[in-house]
Amino acid sequence: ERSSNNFNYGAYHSLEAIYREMDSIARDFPELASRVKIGHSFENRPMYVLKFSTAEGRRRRPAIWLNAGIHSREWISQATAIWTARKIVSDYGKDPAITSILEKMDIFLLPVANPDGYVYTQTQNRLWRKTRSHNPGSPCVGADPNRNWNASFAGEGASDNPCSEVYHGPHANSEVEVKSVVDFIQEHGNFKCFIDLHSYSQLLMYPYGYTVKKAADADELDKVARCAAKALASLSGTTYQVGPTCTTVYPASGSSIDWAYDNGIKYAFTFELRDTGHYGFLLPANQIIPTAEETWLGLKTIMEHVQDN
Ligand code: ING
Ligand code: ZN
Repeated sequence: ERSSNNFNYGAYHSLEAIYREMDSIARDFPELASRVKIGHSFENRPMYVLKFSTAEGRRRRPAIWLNAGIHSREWISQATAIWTARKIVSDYGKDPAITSILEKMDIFLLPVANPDGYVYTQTQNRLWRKTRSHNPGSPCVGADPNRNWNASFAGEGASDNPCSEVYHGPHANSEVEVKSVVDFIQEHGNFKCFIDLHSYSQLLMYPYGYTVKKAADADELDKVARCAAKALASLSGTTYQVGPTCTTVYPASGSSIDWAYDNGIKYAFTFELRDTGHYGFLLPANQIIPTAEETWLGLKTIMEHVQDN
C-alpha cells in the first residue's frame, strides 16, 4: 500500500523524518528504489543512501553518486536531495530523460552525509558546519568533512587547528562519515559521476580546489557545467557562475570532488545552491521547491552527458 503524501517537501525536516521518507520512497517503489545503510556517524547514527536501479539481479551498472548535507548548516542541500529522491521515482517511466538514464546507470543518493552535524544544527547551533567527532587535547569539536578526503590532504585552504571551521582532521578519512562513503564507492568500483550539493552562492564548480592547475578534463567539465547552469536558469532565471573550485571560490584541499576526480570519477561537480547571500544558510522554506526544481534541470543535464560518455 502506498504510504503517503504526508511529507511536506516545502519544509525543513528532522533527520528522523528524512530517514522515514527515504524508507517510504523505497516501500512505494520497491522495483526502483531501495534504502541501503552504508555506515554510521561518529555518534552512531545510521548513514542511509537511496539506490535507484532498474538492473536485474546483482549486475553493477555504471553509477552516479549524489551527495548532500556534508556541511550540516546548508539545509537547502539535504532538502533538495530528498525532493530529488521523490522526483526520480515519480518521473521514472514518464520523463524520457530520467527513464533513459536509469536504463543504463544506477543512482545513489546520500541526503544527509553528516547526520550528527545535522541534528546539532536543529538542537544546539543552527550554524554548525563540521562533524561532531572529538579532538583529543582540544576543547573544540569536529572536523570539516569537505577537507578530510585523500586529495592533497592538509594542503592549501585547510587548517590544522581543531577549532577552525576548515579543520582537516588528524588524517585523511579520519571522519567515519567520509570513510563510509569512500569505502562504499571503492567497493562498488564503477562510479562515473560524483555531485556534491552545498550552499550558498549559486556556483557550479569542478576540480581542482587544491591547485590552480587545470584538470586534464577541465574543458569538457566546463562545457557540461555551462550547459547545466543554462538548463537550471531556464526555469526561473536563477544565475550560476561556473568554474574550477580554486579560482571560483577559494583554494581548498581534501575536498570530495577532488578525491573523486583523482580516483577516476571524471564527472565531479559541486553545486553551491541558493542564494547569493541575502539569506545565506538560512534560506526560507518557501524557496526549497523552487530551488530543487531548477537544480533538477542542472542535475539531469549532467547525468545525460555522463550517460552518453
Ligand atoms: N563551500 C565549499 C567548501 O567546502 C568547495 C567550497 C567546493 C570547496 C568544492 C572545495 C570543493 O568550503 C561551502 N559553502 O561549503
Ligand atoms: Zn558546504
